Amino acid sequence: MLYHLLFPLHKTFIAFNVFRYVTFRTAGAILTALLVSFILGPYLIRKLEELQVGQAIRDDGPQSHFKKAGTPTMGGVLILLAVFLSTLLWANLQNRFVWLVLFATAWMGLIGFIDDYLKVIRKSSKGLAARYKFGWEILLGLLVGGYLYLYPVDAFTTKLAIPFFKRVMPDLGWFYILFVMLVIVGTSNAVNLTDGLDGLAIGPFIMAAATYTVLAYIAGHAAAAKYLQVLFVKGASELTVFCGAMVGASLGFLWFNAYPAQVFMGDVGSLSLGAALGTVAVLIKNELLLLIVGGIFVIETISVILQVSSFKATGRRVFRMAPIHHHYELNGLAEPKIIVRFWIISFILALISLTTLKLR
Ligand code: 57M
Repeated sequence: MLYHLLFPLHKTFIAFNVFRYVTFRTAGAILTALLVSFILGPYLIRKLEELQVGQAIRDDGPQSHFKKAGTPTMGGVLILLAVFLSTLLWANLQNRFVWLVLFATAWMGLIGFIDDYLKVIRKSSKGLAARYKFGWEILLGLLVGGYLYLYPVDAFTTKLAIPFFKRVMPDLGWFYILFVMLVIVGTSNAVNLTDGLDGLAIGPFIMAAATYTVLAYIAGHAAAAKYLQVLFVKGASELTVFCGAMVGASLGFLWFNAYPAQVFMGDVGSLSLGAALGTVAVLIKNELLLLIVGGIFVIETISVILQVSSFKATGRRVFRMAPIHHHYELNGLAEPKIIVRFWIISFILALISLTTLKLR
C-alpha cells in the first residue's frame, strides 16, 4: 500500500524514492510484522485464555507434555495477522506472486483454523477428518500448480532447477502441476509434524524464511540471477517483502512460543506457514533446495514415515516414538536442549543451502 501511496510522490519528496527499493520495503516488512506481534501478542494470549482455547494433550504422548494441557493454542492467528498486515502495507500489490502466496497461506490457514477449532470445542486432539484435511490441501496445491501452468505470465517456466547442477533443468510439462501440489502439501505437513515442542517448528522456520528472503531477492534480479546462475523469475523479488514479513512475524511469535511456551501456533499456524514456504519455493523456482533449507522438517517427516511403515510391516518401532523429537525426549534429553540443537542444525543447513548458489 505504502509503495502505491508514497512512491509516486518521490518527484516532490525525493525521500520517497526509497520506496522503489525492495530491500527497504523488506526491512519495513520485518519490523512491522515484529511490532504487530509484540503489540498484539499479549492481548491475543489473554483472549485465548479467556475463551479457553486451550491445547488438549493426548494421553499416549510423553509424560512431560501433560503439564502443557490448557496452554493457549491457535497462536498462528497472530502470525498470520502480522504477515498479512505487513505484506499489504509494504509489498507492491500489483504483483501477482504476492496475491498467489497470500491466497495459498490464507487457504491453508483456514483449514488449520477449522481443525484447531474442532479440537478445542471437542476438547480432544481429533480435529478435521484426515480425508477432508488432505482433500482441501491437495485441492489448493492443484489450484496453484494449475494456475501457474495455464498462465505462465512473463515466461514462467515448468522447468525444474536442481541444486548443484546448473545445466540439468528438466521441463516437467503438465506433471509440474502435481509437482507443485506435492511441494506445497508436503512442506505444509512437514512443518505441522515438527511443531511438537516449544519453538521447535518456528525456529527452523525462521531460518528457512530468512534463506528464502535472500533467494527470492536473487531470483527476481536478472543480474544477480545470471551471476549466480539461478533461474531469473520476473517479479519474484516482491516475494522478498513477503518472506521478510514472515521472518518478522515468526520472530515475534517465538518471543511467546519459546520454552516454556505461553502459546502454541496450532494447525492454523503450522499448516499456513508450511504452505507459504512451499509456495514461495515454487514461485522463485527453487523447490528442491527446500530439502536442504528445511532439512529439520524433512528429518521429522522421514522419521514418521519410517516409524509408521516399520510398525505396520513388522509391528516393531524404529524410534521410541515418532516424530524424532519425541524419541530424544523419551531418551531423557531435556526439551530445551532438543529444541536448541534442532535450531543449530537448521542454521547450518541454511548456510549450506546458500553455498549451493556458488557450488554449481
Ligand atoms: C502435529 N502436534 C503436536 C499444537 C501445535 C502420524 C503421527 C506422527 C502424527 C503426529 C501428529 O499428531 N502430529 C500433529 C503435531 C501437538 O501440537 C499441537 O499441534 C499444533 C501443530 N500442528 O501448534 O497446537 C502437541 O505438541 C506439543 N507442542 C509443544 N509445544 C509447541 O510449541 O509442546 C506443540 C507445540 C501439543 C504439545 O504437547 O499437544 C503433537 O505432538 O500432536 N503424532 C504425533 O506426533 C504423536 N506420535 C505418535 O503417535 N507416534 C506413533 C506413531 C508414529 C505410530 C509412534 O511413534 O508409535 C505424538 N504426539 C502426541 N502424542 N501429541 C506422540 C503422542
